[in-house]
Amino acid sequence: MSNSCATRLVVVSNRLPISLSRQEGRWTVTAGSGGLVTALAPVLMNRGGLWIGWAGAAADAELAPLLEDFSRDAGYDLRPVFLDEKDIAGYYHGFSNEIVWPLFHDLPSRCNFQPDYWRSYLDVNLRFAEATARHSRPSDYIWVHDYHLMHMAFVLRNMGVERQCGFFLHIPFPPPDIFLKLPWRGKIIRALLEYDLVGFQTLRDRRNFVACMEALVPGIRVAGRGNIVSIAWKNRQIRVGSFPISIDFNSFAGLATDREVVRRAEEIREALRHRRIILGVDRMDYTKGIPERLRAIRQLFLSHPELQEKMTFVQIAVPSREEIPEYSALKNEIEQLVGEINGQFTRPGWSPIHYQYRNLPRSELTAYYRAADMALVTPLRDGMNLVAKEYCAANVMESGVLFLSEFAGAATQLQKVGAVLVNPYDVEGTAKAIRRACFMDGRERRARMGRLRDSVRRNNIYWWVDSFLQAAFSRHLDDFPQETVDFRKPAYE
Ligand code: GDG
Repeated sequence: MSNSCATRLVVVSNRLPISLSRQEGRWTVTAGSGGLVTALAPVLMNRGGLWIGWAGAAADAELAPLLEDFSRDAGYDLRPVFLDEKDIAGYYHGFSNEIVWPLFHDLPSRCNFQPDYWRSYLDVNLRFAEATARHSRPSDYIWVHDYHLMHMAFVLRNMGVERQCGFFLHIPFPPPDIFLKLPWRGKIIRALLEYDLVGFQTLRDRRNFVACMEALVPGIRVAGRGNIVSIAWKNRQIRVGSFPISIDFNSFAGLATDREVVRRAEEIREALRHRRIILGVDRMDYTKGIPERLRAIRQLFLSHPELQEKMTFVQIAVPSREEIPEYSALKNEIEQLVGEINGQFTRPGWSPIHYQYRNLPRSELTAYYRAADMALVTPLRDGMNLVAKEYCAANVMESGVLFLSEFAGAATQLQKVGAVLVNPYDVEGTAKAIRRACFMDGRERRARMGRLRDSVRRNNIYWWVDSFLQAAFSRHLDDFPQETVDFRKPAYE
């Protein structure tokens, strides 16, 4: 870790890294799942700090001692922001997930540009800023995460609260022809300029952001090239960079060799009668390309009947945003497709698709990663996609094949080192790629997976945090490498 660690880190995100449930009148708290939690929990655990976010419930006095217990075990403090149903409808389901999420994933036709959503977004960003002002000190570094809180630094500054603030966007940033459709485009871009550092997943996202800024903010000046550029605006310097997020490689690789996980992976393989397993793991979300993937599987068995009864596709879909109508419609579409495809091909003792709609414990998920011969990671657009990296980390036998969408941020890093790239909209092309992989020479598979694992091992979650914080604290732009940020191997491997 860099020297920057002397400053306390305050992470602010929409959700605290926990999941709350109430059974028989009593709350229980468990560690949450999802991309952001998976990425940041190990970092704060290692260094200590503070996490501010929505607890996932309305204010309740019974929660305070539970959060304290959780903090003690987790090794960092939690400070909840409480939201009521109106906030959740307007700010979370509304502005964040019915406007920003589809728009930033290049799907403007799915947007619901309701003006009330915007007012709720501003109001909740104000509440997050107030909580941050209350719980942080001037010497802290405030690291704000994701599209729910793009306005937070702007509000803090208007409140007269001086803090060093960085922002990281976990989802893609769209090009100007898409972004300019947003009715509040100028306000959002200017609000982002109130951060000291704005981080994106890929160079493409960073370039899109700069292009939107140039279109919307007269008088800004951009200096530098490569991963990190500097922007001069209103007597301030703002840094903008690309920092591809990653995973705790050792934790996944270690879990994959745990005796119970190895046993469970073998059990899964036996239950599927040692047929080749192709795996898909996603939140149930229309950006993840699950229907297109199912159509590619149907195409595979149609075009190559010899592969029937030889392969099984396992799709794990984690429930997500079930209150939004688009998501329940997607679930129906997927379940209908699974039914159709299984109806078409199932034979005694074999079904082509095993579909699970639930959240699996991490050890069970890792057992699936370990058991799978191939992983089909085919989002229509994705900021990064951690499942692709987790699959590689857990593939300790180095014999698996990773199929990766050209439109996942992870493709920028992993295409060079062995992922098989596919266009998720090209159902026939994806089916052909899977068939080719069935006949891929064992040496080639091992060489590809070996390179993929080396890349994820090197560019892991600690490297990601380090490169973001280095950009946050370094004084000179020249300190940054201008091409890949593959600057050192972490000492803890
Ligand atoms: C956003 C961006 C970006 C999935 N199923 C289970 C489970 N998971 C965990 C995986 C993985 C995470 O959820 C999903 O992460 P992704 O990166 O694939 O996708 P998003 O949730 O959309 O995340 C994305 C990410 O933020 C980080 O910046 O990569 O582009 O959209 O970690 O392991 N975990 C458990 N059981 C499951 O069934 N325990």
